[in-house]
Amino acid sequence: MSDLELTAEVAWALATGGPWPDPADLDGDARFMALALREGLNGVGLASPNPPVGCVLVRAGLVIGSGVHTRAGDPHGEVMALRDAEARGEDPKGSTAFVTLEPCCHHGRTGPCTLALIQAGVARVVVGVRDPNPRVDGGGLAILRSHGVVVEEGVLGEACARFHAPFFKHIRTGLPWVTLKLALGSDGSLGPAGQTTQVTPPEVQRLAHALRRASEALVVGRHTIEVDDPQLTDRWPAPTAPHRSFARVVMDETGLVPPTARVWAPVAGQPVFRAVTNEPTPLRGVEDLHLPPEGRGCSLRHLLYELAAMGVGRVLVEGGGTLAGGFLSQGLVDEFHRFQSDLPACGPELILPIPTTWCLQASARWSTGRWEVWR
Ligand code: AOF
Ligand code: ZN
Repeated sequence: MSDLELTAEVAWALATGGPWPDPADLDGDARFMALALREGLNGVGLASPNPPVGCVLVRAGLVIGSGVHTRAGDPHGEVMALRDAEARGEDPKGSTAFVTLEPCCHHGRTGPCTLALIQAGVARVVVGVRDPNPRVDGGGLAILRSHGVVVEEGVLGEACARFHAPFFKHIRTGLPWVTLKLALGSDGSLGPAGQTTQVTPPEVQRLAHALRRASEALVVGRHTIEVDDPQLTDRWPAPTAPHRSFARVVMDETGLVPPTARVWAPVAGQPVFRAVTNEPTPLRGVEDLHLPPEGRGCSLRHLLYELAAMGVGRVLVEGGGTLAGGFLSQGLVDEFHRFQSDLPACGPELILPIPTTWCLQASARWSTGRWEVWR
């Protein structure tokens, strides 16, 4: 457990699966791996379904190049770092590469990073965690070693595995990573039914927006739209890459949300979708996602596969209570951010169906002006 002030930097770290090791607290290989992780943070929300691998090249204790993978189809983190070294007029020959994930050894949309590192004369490669992609899975390390490159594995391994957990889940199951965010009052309530309630302090709203920026899709239930009339946009103040897409998804199975709702208004780079189970009247500028009905709503697992097919690697679910309950009871939640205020929300207590297969990754609570995180 840690106790943190919620600055923009901390909010971004928490939204990307942190807190992350601080290079200033470390020395040796761990310090440079912490820097590689820091590079990797710049690719979150951009690289999916690929992992946002961070890489730094180091010679004689100095960073001579750094890079991150920010878009599927673009060069990987290692190649970006090699290019950065070249742009700085540095020769990577004899240097050490610190990489958050095992370098790839296959021809995918881009060539193998192992080859790029070998050809550049990199002498040592320090890896955070192995790539479970069956086309790599230890093969990258073996190829490097067979070319005489010294390979170290597992440096800040736990942090790197946590950082790449969304990619690991996607490669193993085909499903995106699901983060649930709920803002509750001190009474464990979301507020009175049908009424807007604001119990979350503004500095905690910062984390809410960091969570949106770290995700490629946001899902909310119909009631949230009817009660709050939100835009559901990503408004995190840092600039982002032009290719970023943030899908806003409203679960409106039978098409009851009126065309005047603010969420339907078009926003560049933030397409809006309506998840439906029948054929409601089409809305201009809104794409319908047709899903099989399930219970009183639609198949949430199916929704996740649809989103994965669009290249979404991280999904944020913001409620309300029924939708959160649906995701939780089906064991579809990987990470839970619980914003617990110290003010009551004055509604019924929300009983969350936490299943036995619960795979809670993080739980955070706002109280007494500090942010606490358990892992
Ligand atoms: C690395 N460095 O920065 C990334 C890696 O289609 P491609 O060529 O982009 O390959 C995608 C796969 O490569 C991906 O599934 C994962 O196994 C690995 N990602 N590897 O060496 C990187 N992003
Ligand atoms: Zn690669």
